[in-house]
Amino acid sequence: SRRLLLLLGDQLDLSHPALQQLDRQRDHILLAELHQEASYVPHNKLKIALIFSAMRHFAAELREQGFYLYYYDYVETKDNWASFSQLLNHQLNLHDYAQLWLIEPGEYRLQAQYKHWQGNLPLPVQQFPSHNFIFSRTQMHQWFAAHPQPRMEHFYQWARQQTGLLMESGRPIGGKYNFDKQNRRPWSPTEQVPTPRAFRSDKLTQEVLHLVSQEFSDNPGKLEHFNYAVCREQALLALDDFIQNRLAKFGDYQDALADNQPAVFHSLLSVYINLGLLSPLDVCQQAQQAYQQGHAPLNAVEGFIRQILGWREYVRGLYWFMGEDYAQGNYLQAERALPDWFWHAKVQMRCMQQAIGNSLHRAYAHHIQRLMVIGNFCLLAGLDVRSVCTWYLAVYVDAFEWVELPNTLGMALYADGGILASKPYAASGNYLHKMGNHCQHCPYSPKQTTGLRACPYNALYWQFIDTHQQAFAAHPRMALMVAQWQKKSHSEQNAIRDWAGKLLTNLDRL
Ligand code: FAD
Ligand code: DLZ
Repeated sequence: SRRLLLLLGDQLDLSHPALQQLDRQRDHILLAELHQEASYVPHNKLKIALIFSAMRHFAAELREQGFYLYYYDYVETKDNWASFSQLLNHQLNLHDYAQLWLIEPGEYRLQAQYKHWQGNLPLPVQQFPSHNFIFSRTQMHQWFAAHPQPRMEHFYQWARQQTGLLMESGRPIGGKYNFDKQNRRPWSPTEQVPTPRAFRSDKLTQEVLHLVSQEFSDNPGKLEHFNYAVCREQALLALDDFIQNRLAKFGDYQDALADNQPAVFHSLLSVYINLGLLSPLDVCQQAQQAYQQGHAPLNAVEGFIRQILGWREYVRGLYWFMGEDYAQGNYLQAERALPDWFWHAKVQMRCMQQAIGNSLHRAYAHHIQRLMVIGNFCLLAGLDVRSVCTWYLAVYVDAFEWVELPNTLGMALYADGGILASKPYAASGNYLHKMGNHCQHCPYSPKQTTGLRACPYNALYWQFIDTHQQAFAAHPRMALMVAQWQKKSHSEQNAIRDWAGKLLTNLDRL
């Protein structure tokens, strides 16, 4: 009665109950680098390399712990078994398994395959809940079902009460749940950001880097930037580095844009949490401890915990609650093709050039770059929703559909019509100018709206308001902008429309 447990590349967690319940003498584990998974979008080379390296390091740990593991590497699988179904058929022929064990996958694409196996494979299939989140899918479903007009803030308050994080006698520490107003400082160029801890590649990683450079040479990404933690032990060091050296200022500069500072005071931890190397609750508890010990102020620690306990759990709950059709949303009918520079970063707008450059070459951009630089531009220019989502899913090291889709389609593009975001995150060049120091290195001026030197965000912003006047006129938080547009003279409106039209037909040349 031998069992087979299939693990995915983002289920690298030794403490998962399925692993605890396996009989190490008898049961088998299957972990595989597969063409199907490495090619559903043109993943960044750094992302593939990190996932393969983390899988190989995890495999070594499993073997050390006495588990019986079948590990299939990419070179072995690519010509023989491109998909999980093919590989499973092969594996099931090797041994007489009594049960197949699975752990809830992170996306509909794989869930459909898992469902198909139940009933179509010649053995019983049992599925375990994911261990990568604080709340279960059932808990999240119940929360959404009970809140017909869901808002992250309400969920977050509930989540604080459930976990007791930053709570004292049933009340939020500091007298309120949210210190966001203290977390909007623009960048101060005199600020020194401690260099995040980097990890040297060992032999396993070097082999993977070689493999990726050979097999995925056309994908985005520069492998020379590979300096990730590749196992839990290193991920814990990365967490410690953030808590010791950057957390204290995370809050102040959470929304800041800084020229030539890829990470500012952000944690760089998303990928480790998403892969199962760090537990989201542990990360929150460590941040809480830093507050309790006086190492970091409340606005930083609350802001950081809100991202994980609040946003991360919330978007994952929403992804599953909304169903597969959520991905088809295109509320503002955005269908314009992506400019080519999304794939090579040769663009003059300084904020964009840095945000896209980091995304492509380093597989990372911080939240405000993803939302207010790139996402905002996609929203204003009406770029095709499906293509934008594919781009986000491809380029970032931490990108998995359960988190990428709600953030891109819902938060950045407003393509769900306001389910995730209470208003479109639309902003002109003035916002970007206020939050950072890119503009002083940019050929465009945030003070001009039309003309060759005008920051493209400005005219695009007004044409966005113009185009969607009807949709926004009754929106409590957008009506003011519509009124401002309508107050402009006809000649000013026409000049802006004209210029915006020129920009939109020449996006490739910005
Ligand atoms: P920090 O700023 O240090 O934040 C701490 C942690 O909070 C992160 O590590 C992450 O686990 C969590 N977090 C913060 N914001 C969010 C959020 N909005 N949703 C979910 N978790 C959050 N995050 C991903 O993990 N994968 C994605 O594919 C992804 N795509 C995004 C696409 C768009 C358009 C936007 C606007 C955001 C996206 N995010 C995504 C959320 C967020 O931008 C990243 O989690 C964050 O930038 C990762 O960097 P960090 O670890 O330094 O985060
Ligand atoms: C993203 C990714 C990549 C690039 N490669 C693999 C792989 O070879 N094997 C694997 O099991 N998983 C991989 N993954 C992650 C999955 O594609 C998928 O996104 C997550 O497992 C969803 O939960």
